[in-house]
Amino acid sequence: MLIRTKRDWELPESAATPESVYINRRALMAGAGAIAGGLALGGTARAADVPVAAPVRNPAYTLDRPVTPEAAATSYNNFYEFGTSKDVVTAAQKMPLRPWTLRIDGMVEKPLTLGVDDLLKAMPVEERLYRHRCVEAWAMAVPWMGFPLAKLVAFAKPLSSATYVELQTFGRDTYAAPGLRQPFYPWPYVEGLTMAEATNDLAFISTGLYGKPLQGQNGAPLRLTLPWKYGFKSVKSIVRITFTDKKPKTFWALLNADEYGFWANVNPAVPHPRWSQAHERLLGSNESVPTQIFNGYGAQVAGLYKGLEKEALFM
Ligand SMILES: Nc1nc2c(c(=O)[nH]1)N[C@H]1C(S)=C(S)[C@@H](COP(=O)(O)O)O[C@H]1N2
Ligand SMILES: [Mo]
Repeated sequence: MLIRTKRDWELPESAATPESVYINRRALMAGAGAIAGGLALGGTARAADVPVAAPVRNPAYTLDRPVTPEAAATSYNNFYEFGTSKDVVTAAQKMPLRPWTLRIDGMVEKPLTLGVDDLLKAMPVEERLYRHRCVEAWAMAVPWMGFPLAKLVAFAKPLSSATYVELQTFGRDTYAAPGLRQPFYPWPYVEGLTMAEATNDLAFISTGLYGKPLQGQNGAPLRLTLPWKYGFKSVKSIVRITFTDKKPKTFWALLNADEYGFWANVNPAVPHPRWSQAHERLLGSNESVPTQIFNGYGAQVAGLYKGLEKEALFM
């Protein structure tokens, strides 16, 4: 493994880039926006080709552990549309990221379909350091770029009768990724949240990682990020968001609701039938650390589950 000197995202909070530097970089990147637009029209631009403004890191989100090496977080992935192994980089990077459209429908004032770049222009992009905990008991801590899901919910104008939001990954009609040929799985990959969860400030739509545009394997161009829930809730490469008053039938719950339920809040006290959830292995160092209830985000989210603890903290 390569040994490198520390990069800026590996510095402790106290040494993070001052805001003025970001603002200067942002001014520089404004000129690059025109290039991004041109590539978007070309239709096959990949993540690395599309510049984005450097966002300001939100100081409210800090870590209790080192940032995971970028090489680990971008090469050890779960993305079943591209196969069940952890090595999906080559296959996922073949997926064209532009043009990419998002459909917003269901219980909304007016259903609409819009291009991802038009959505990004309307959203306030920031950077957040979040922990991530996979149900398989590995974990990482990474700087995401993106915007709160609550901003997208407000943009979508749901009816007051909507109680859930359902988010869907592309299916074969959009992109025939190799894993979608596997008929055993209930494609497309769907995940869902209550409206209260979706509008909690922690719920985030990621568009970048380590200060760069998100890559295919991490769920480009739009990926849900829910740091207090097991990673399978964080649905990748989203093409559709539907507001509904029915609890969404989610991909993993359709396969096995006892092991991978709708709530999936991280809980070290409830083991998976085949392994303990008490500890987690950090990607990169392989260090084992204790798992925390709600992955350490209880102060922000425990209130969402008052009176629901029995189900919401089981699976
Ligand atoms: N569409 C889709 N989204 C997905 C998955 C998947 O297989 N397909 N895997 C999930 C799981 S189990 C995890 S742990 C995270 C992994 O995200 P990462 O590869 O960016 O670390 O993505 C989640 N989102
Ligand atoms: Mo996962």
